Amino acid sequence: KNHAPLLIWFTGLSGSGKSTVANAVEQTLFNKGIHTYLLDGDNVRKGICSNLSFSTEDRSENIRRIGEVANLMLDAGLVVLASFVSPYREDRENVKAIVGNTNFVEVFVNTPIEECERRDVKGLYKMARKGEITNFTGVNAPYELPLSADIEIDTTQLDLETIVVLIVKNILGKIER
Ligand code: GGZ
Repeated sequence: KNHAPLLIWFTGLSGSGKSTVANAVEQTLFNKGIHTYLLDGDNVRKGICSNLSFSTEDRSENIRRIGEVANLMLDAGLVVLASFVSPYREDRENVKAIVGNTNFVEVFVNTPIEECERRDVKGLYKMARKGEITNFTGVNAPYELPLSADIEIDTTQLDLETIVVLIVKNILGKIER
């Protein structure tokens, strides 16, 4: 199936549901015969970014490398999904500049922090509240809100299926040719 390359960038707090949504969107695109690849903390921070911490500088370098890797994948014609906290607006804008405006869709997973913290899948919020993690986004490190996300979703307001339909519809409109 012929389609244009695209980078779908998911940004939001830890526990917001970014990766769950990105995985479900990827599955749907895959089922439509679209060639996809999902970049997330599990395959990036353990590999090409294994030397990076969560300092401001290292997060910027993390996001820059992901942008460059995604750009190579776009050259190969893939639809790339990237799921990273990416808390700094400048870093996200830098990725957009690397891959080019027209190849970039920003999805803001805007789940309230109270819900992210209630989920606390990995117990990281609890540790951050106790001061055991010092750079934790939303607790003791900033999250800069996207000012013009292409798509904004709140996982407490819509169910996963509805969110996937919403995003896939938007994506197909951009890549079909
Ligand atoms: C934020 C952290 C931190 C700190 C570890 N701040 O829920 P998770 O576990 O799976 O997602 C978070 C992930 C964030 O990695 P990213 O590469 O997406 O971050 S960034 O874009 O800011 O570079 C969380 C875990 O790693 N984690 N320490 N201090 N999240």
